[in-house]
Amino acid sequence: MIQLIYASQHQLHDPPTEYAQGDMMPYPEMPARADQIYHHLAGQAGVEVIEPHTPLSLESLMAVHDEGFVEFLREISTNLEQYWHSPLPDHGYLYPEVFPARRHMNRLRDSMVGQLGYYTFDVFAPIGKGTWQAALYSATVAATGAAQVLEGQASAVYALCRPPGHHAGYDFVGGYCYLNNAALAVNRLRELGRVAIIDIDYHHGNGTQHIFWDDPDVFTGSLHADPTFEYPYYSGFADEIGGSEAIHATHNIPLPLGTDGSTYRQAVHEMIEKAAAFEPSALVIPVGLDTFEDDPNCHFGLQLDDYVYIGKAIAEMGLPTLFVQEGGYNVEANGLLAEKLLEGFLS
Ligand code: SP5
Ligand code: ZN
Repeated sequence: MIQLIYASQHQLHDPPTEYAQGDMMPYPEMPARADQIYHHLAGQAGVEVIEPHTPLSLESLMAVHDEGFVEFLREISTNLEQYWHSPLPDHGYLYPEVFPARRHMNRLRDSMVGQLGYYTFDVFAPIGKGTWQAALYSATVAATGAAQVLEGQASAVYALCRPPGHHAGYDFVGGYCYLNNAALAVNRLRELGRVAIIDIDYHHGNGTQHIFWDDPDVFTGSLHADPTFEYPYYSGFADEIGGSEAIHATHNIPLPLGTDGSTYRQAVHEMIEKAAAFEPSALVIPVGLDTFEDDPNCHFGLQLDDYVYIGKAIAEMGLPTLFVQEGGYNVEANGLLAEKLLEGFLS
């Protein structure tokens, strides 16, 4: 049986546009992404849907995030009108505009606009009045997934998180991400022992790496498009191997733009070998479906059978495993890609 964890609160977060080289484009991280996967999987035999009703406490969020950061996110989102200094735009989202280069401009200011830039690293994570609830429930979906893995009744557990989380760090949002769902799940699974993360999103999981950088008990692996050419540009290089307390607990495999299934499969094996050598007791897989050949925003060439292959390779590690939804912008394909991954995992 597959347990699919889903919370409809994700629909409360629906920014209108994204800034793309001077143009405003429709925001690709849209509610239909998660709902398409939900409708595709929920109707299938052997799939049980679990909808969490009680959100995580602020305290549990602070196990992986900075206290001031969590409070900022909740405050700004739930009291948007009250804090904004001029009339809110009709679409209702605040887009950060000015970012302190922290080497020189490093004072956390009291004003909401001062905090907005401080706690943000790019222009891709606008905040509206539903953002906090959506992000909180997304984090709760991941934590519920981890609890289900601990319970051990299901043969696969898939946390259908939205908004995604792997670009959100200890104290920053960015890249469509607000709270780091996978990191919160890892934190629950730690009661089993060491935990390994293998992030298969097209983009480097820079937020997750930031959170576990100095943690010797969490292996943080990520395969992704080479940041020399691709977002997030400033992290995800092969020489990033963890902080002084956790050397080799971080492992990055940057891959060229245009990477196809056969190169990707080899990289998956290399990553699994590194993760297995860490002797973890549980596995968290941040799943980006944006590696698909027909993803509108990304440049890898994976096909349906590659997802089956990856799922199977992950299953061969023989560990309690949680899948956590990250990216994937071909809305029509998302459900089938997730299905293929699970098919391989269960085969
Ligand atoms: C979770 C995740 O996959 N986040 C990715 C965030 C990266 N977004 C970078 C967007 C760059 C500009 N987009 C142009 C779209 C043109 N179709
Ligand atoms: Zn991505």
